[in-house]
Parts: sequence; C-alpha cells; structure tokens
Amino acid sequence: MNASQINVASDQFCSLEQVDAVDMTLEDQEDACRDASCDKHKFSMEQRKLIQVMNVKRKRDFLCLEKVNGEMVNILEGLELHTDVFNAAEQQKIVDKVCELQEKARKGELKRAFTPKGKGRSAIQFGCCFNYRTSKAGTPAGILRHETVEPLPALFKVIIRRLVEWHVLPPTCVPDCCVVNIYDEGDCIPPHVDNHDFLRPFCTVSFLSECNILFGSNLKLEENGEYSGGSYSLPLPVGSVLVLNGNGANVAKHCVPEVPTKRISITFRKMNESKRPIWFTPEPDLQWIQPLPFEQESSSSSDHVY
Ligand SMILES: O=C(O)CCC(=O)C(=O)O
Repeated sequence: MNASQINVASDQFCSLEQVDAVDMTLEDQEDACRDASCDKHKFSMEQRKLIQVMNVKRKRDFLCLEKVNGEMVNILEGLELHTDVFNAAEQQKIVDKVCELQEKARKGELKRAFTPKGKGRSAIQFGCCFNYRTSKAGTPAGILRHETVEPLPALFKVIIRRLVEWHVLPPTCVPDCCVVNIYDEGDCIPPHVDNHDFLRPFCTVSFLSECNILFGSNLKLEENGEYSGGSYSLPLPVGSVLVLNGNGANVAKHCVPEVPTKRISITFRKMNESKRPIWFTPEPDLQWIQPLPFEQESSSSSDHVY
C-alpha cells in the first residue's frame, strides 16, 4: 500500500478512533471483538495500522546554531518531534494507568517513586533505578545496578511496540526502562543531559497538557529561578513523542520550565547492556519488534517526511 492509496483508504474508513482503540488493546481480545461493528472487513489489520501511521506528522529539521568549543554547531541535530502518535482515547487510557501507578506510589507499593525537593516533579522509575546526580553518599549518577525495581507495566510495553512499529524509534534501540514524570502546576525539570548509561536515541511522550521544553548548550537555572542560555523553546503537544539523538541529546541540555498546569510525561530509554541491573532479564515481548513496512513518500515538507 502506498501513501496515496492510504489517503483514499483513510477517507473511506469509518472511524480512525475505532482503529486506534483496537491497536491500543492488543492484549485485550474482548475489546477488539466489541469493535467488530466497524467496517473492518474492508481493511486488514495491517492496512489499518498503515493508515494510522500515515497520520503521524514528523519534524526533523530543527536548527539552532550555537558556538560550542569555538565552532558553530546545530545543537538540535538529531532531534525529532512526532505528533498525533496517540489519539485522545489512548492518551486517556495511559493517563488513567499513570494515576493508578501514582496511587500505588502514594501507598508505598512501588520501589522507586519520589518527589525531589523544591519545584521538582514526582517521578516513578520502571525497569531500572537510576540517580540523576551523584548522591550525598557519593554514589555516582547513573543506573543503580544492585537496586531492584518493578518491571515495565504491560501498557507501557504496548506503547514501546507502537513507537518501533510506527518508525518513531529504531528497532536497534528498543527501550527497556522508563521514568514517569508527573508535573503539578509550577513543577519543572532542571537543565540536564541524560546519563550515558542510556543509549541514544531515547524519547519522551507527553500527556494532559502542552508545555515548552527549552534547549541550549549552556542552559542554566540561575539562583533567581530564571533560566539562562536557553536558545530554543519547543512546544510539546499532548500525544506527541520527542526523540532525542545526536547533538539534540548530547550537546544541548534540556529542561522543562515551571509548567502552567498539570502534565505527565514518560521518558523511555534503552540501557547500555554493560550498565544493566545485575538481576535484569530482557522482556521477551520486546524482542524482535520490526517497523511496519510501507513505501516512503518523497515530500518537500519536512513536517511530513517519513
Ligand atoms: O518531561 C519531559 O518532557 C522531559 C523529561 C526529561 O527530560 C527526563 O525524563 O529526563
């Protein structure tokens, strides 16, 4: 199926919402059967997925020049923003799951859930525990190989599968851990480069409300609470996935300044094999995921290049 056939198919299709609902409940055959009233016989499951994939908008031409070590560098090289990856119903389902996890965390039922001091957000880690910076006891930043934590929840593995099948993340870098960030109004994440115990690319999925993410090679949080050195501000729509790679992951620092309203993000990353926790075994259902095959469309608009 090529792009123009898919566009036609997309017009004919009764409801993409219904298609999406089927995809998100892959583990739930009952839901899939309930949706059988949709005109599905016209399209195979494979075709329906392709229609959805073609709906995703992709921006890969970010440009922000900064002098780094005496040379002009595009600090956003490698950054990608994929929008409309999750529809409203799917976002709701994921948010509901996060609320459930937050409730478990409140009851002390999760091993690695914490709220950093100050205006930080709440965070829940799955797949591995890691420190953002060297601890007071002198433990270096990075993955804590001897700490245990809950595995990735099943729904998060469905998300990961989609990210790879829909060409958002490469099959060579399938995430095996994640951190859920829950920002209440006024919460932020300070400027940082993600630890190199995690491979590149990694990605962040946004839910509940849009906010801006700031980039800059010299980005700093000043004592007066202002950010300096932020040279590029990018809005993150709900249901979008920001992929960080290359200079965008390694040269530019990033931060989310104080959010105007509650927001959730999930950062998915793959661990460097030599840094994995000693107890870790790869998830069988995250092996051998392949991107959906479809013909590339040549396009002059970078927003739709695939
Ligand atoms: O919330 C976001 O969009 C960014 C999260 C982030 O930078 C992180 O988890 O390290």
